Amino acid sequence: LKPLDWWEHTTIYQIYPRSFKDSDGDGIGDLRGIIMELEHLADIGVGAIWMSPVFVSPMVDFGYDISDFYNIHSEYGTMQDFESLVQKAHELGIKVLLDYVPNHASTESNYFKKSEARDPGYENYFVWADPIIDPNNASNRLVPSNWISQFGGTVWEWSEARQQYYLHQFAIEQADFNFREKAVRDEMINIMRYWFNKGVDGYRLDAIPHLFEADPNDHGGVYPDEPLSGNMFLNPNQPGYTTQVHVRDQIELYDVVYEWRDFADNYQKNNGTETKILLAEAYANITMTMLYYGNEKDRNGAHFPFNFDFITSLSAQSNARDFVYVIQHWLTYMPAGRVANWVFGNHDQNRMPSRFRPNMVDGLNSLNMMLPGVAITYQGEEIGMRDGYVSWEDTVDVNACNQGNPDNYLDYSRDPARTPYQWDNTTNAGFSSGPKTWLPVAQDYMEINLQAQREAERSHYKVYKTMSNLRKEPTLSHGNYHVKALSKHTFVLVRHLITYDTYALVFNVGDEPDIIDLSTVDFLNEPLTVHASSIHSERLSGQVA
Ligand code: TEU
Repeated sequence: LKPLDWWEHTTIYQIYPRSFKDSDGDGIGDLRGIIMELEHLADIGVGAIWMSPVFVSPMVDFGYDISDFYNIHSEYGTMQDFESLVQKAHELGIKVLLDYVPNHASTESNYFKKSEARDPGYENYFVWADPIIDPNNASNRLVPSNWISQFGGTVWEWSEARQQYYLHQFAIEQADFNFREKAVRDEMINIMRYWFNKGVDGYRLDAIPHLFEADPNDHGGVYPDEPLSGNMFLNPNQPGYTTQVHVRDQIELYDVVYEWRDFADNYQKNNGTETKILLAEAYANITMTMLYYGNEKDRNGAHFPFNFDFITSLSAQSNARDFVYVIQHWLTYMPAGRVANWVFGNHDQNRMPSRFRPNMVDGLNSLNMMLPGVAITYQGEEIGMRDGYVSWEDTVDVNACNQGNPDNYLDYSRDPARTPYQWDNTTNAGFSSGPKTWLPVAQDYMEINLQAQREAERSHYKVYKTMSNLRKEPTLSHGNYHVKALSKHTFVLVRHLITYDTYALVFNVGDEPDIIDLSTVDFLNEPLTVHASSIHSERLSGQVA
């Protein structure tokens, strides 16, 4: 069997540090808390963690607004804590990936302050633009284009100090770097090198489709409006378009990603380390997504772009064919020789059992473990944690605060997916010994917590662990795959490798029992040994007879 590089069949576990484990009782998770719980991650077979940002930040977007890219946020700990986290994780055989946020910096960062003051070398560090003068009223300042921020409102914010607008694709306090400026690209490489030097094994690349916007030089010197759709009477200064042709997916961004890959590969070669990996966070169409892998000729890109299809294309209503389609979609479009991956949730999306159904948790986790490539688990998925209830009064997510009101904020809020990890049935679910946690603990923690699931005869945790052990089998790391709908709600995933055991997952994604004839399934026409009891078939796959 071809030996695999460390990352090619690993399980990556996303930690949202603010909500994982609080070691000092301030109600906020921290690095020492993560260190305390590394054993749990080793126990469930995690090969790498990626942590949402732990750098110095005013926390407008909970760490995605970085003011100092070279230091650890004090609420999370110190550089020493970080270094011991890397060391302890490595001792347990767990790689450490950081979140790399190159698209923007906090307006509190020195980069931004210097750029706003036009300090030499920093003038063009961000995307600055003059106002448009209102033809009807010369004293009226208009924004350069009708572009809308991901968090609502215009992307353009006026700077009194500089008498220009700056662009922000996310919060007002997250100013977009100007990637057409060489000094910015060089600085990003410096940051990458700095954390590689601390032993970090790779990065998740945040919000990559947003790195560039349309260049005014290509549009007669102006920022082109997004074409309006729908209501043609919209005021162009009032955001109202639904297309996004100028604000994301600009082709130049791929060269930047390919340059980062070259840098990571060269770093590895020059320093004799293990492979440093880059994972692109890109919500994009399949063509633009696949380009992150590389250009298929001479350039490699990210080791993989995250596969968000289970989040964006499936729900509790999906049937067996929908699942089969989504699985085949990625594997069909993926360029030859690349590695697949599967994401079931993250800190931006409703939690897996809430998007699907709680009775699908074991099936979904088993699917994740049995599909070819890299399995990605968001903290809590291994115990089936659901969205927590967060009232409007307790809501802190900038996206919800900007765009929501008491009636609709849950359409925007990412807080429900960020409530603290449920360790046990003690105060604050064992997350924190303090009087108050930064987000409320979900009310279901007495029933849904790790300790209870360790003690129970059957539990999500036990299924996850069983499946992560099974995942080490050569068939699952090296075998072929075959996926097929068997009925409206039941499909089968078969993994097959000649001379090794064949494994099949029969998954009923519906809510009703289903009767299935497995004799027609390819690779399963040999005498079949059913090992359903070892992973509890009724939990694993809904009800399969
Ligand atoms: O998210 C990037 C992204 O694509 C968001 O628009 C995402 O779709 C949105 O949060 C869903 O509501 C990344 C991070 O994952 C997110 O937490 C950050 O807020 C964002 O970048 C800005 O850094």
